[in-house]
Amino acid sequence: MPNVLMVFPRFNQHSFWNLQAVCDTYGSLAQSPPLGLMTVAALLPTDWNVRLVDRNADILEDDDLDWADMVMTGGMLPQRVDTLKLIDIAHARAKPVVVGGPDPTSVPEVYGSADFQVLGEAEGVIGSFIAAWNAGVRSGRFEEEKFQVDVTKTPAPRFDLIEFKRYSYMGVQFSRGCPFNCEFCDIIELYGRVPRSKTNEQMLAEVEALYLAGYRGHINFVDDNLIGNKKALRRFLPALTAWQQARGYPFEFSTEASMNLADDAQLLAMLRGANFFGVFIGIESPDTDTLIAMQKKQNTRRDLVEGIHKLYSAGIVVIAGFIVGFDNERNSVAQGMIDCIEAMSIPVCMVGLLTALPNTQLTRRLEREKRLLPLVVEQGDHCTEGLNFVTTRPRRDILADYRDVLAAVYAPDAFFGRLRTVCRALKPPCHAKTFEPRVHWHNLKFFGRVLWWMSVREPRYARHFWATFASTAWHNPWTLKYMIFHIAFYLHLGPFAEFVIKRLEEEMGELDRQPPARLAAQPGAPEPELAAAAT
Ligand code: B12
Ligand code: SF4
Repeated sequence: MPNVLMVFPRFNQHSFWNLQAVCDTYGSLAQSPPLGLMTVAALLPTDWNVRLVDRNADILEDDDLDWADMVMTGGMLPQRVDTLKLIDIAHARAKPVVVGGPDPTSVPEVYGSADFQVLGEAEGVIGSFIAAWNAGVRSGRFEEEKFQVDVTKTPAPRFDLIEFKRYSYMGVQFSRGCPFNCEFCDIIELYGRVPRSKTNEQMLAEVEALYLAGYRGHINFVDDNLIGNKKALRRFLPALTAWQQARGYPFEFSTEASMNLADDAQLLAMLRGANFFGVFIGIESPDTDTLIAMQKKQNTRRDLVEGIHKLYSAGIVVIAGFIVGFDNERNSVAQGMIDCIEAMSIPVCMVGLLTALPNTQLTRRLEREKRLLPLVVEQGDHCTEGLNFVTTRPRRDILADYRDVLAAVYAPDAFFGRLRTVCRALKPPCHAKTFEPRVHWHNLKFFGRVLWWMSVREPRYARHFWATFASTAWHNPWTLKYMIFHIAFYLHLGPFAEFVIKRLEEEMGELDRQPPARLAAQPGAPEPELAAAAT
């Protein structure tokens, strides 16, 4: 039977989500394990031998490659550089390579050097690959029919392939897809607009497997939008709550959801009951016209600030995504965004440049308008390498606005100020947890490392740290844990914001020195008149 070496490629270094500093203080090597590959592993015949190497947490040894009959790899866009490198590494040892995952699915032509391309959700296509391999076929392309996979048949990921202590948190997936239709989004192109959910039994079996294997602490529901199918979620949450109650709440959960979560007090109460503590929300822009143009209508007709504060009242912290660079954005975008972030008191905001991802409505429109530029993702992500199109506002103005937002929201005074506000606003949990000495000891060490970092390695933050610590301990001590988690985040975000600002200033300097025709000189750039008009 074949030996399958699964390799999760390294993420680009300069990205918002490269939380190395957080992992260092937390005592882990990477943030979370490769759920996609672990799911594919569970779909392979049980007598195939599988080894998993996560290049973000492990070293790929020659021995691993010598052992393998095939290498399976792939992931998302900021892993592309390493995935392509891995294909060459495996080929140098004459090992066939199978690629799959979101980026190969979106742009298979980039991965032409792989022997096999297994595209789409693996459940719907892996069977054809296995049959071909068993029949002696050693190259080919297999493609899943879009959005047909019945996730109620998806097996639990192979958690046995990873070591928990290497990661900050675990991931599970309840549903795939999102009902909304944001123009820039590739989720709906990859996973569809009709959310498909697992059954209660399936999900409880996954959390039970983690529990029995000894894992405790944070689990992230990696759903595209956990509330995409509210009916299914309403069915699931009481079962999850009962499971948690019976075991003394061994897990706390985070997820990703759309802003309309704030409208549903009952659902918020259910999430709180199951011990959800955090949610990522794409807010994107404070400007209603911009939101309408990007087809993010679910964020309009509402008071965004009030909505976020409703989540705090349910004991849920928010990380939010914002984007600069939309077509009909006004010159006031920077101040509007800064004011909005301040009013919402969201400490951790992923502010990035609009990026036309392959295989999206946005990319198709820009192509039609002849405004699309090549997408470069060599070292970073949309925070460092976005805006791959001819912009309607002068490019320099957009970069300046982006810089102003980063400078304002990640200034220590502003960040720690928002953190103090949110730590006061969060409502305490409504249930008692069983005391887990191991988890508490781990959190204590985490606290100690953050303390050391704040006072010895980065003394410039010490004043802010102690002010925030005192305020939180006095007003709402149960949130100290979340305070520490956010401060650890800042150990990455503070320097990352400085790094991005420096790059933006270099790019603006370059634009100042060059004539408007510069864009037209780029490969794949539009006609000179259009480029000149756009700059
Ligand atoms: C969790 C997650 C993260 C985590 C990653 C944690 C980790 N270690 O994996 C974090 C928060 C770090 C992250 C960050 C980012 N992410 Co992300 N992320 C996700 C998310 C929500 C879930 C991933 C997951 O676990 N899915 C569950 C598994 C079961 O699904 P799957 O990975 O698709 O795997 C299935 C198939 O793709 C296939 N498959 C997967 N791998 C392989 C390999 C082989 C060989 C085969 C045959 C098949 C196969 O089989 C699996 C079963 O069907 C996805 C959305 C999604 N629905 O997947 C976005 C997603 C992968 N992220 C995306 C992006 C763009 C990013 C960011 C750039 C910015 C952002 N939007 O947040 C950053 C970059 C990270 C960095 N460090 O540079 C895009 C990728 C688009 C693309 N074309 O590549 C996605 C699709 C969503 C999106 N639009 O935001 N992300
Ligand atoms: S709400 Fe999020 S996942 Fe859904 S379409 Fe919009 S950007 Fe995509």
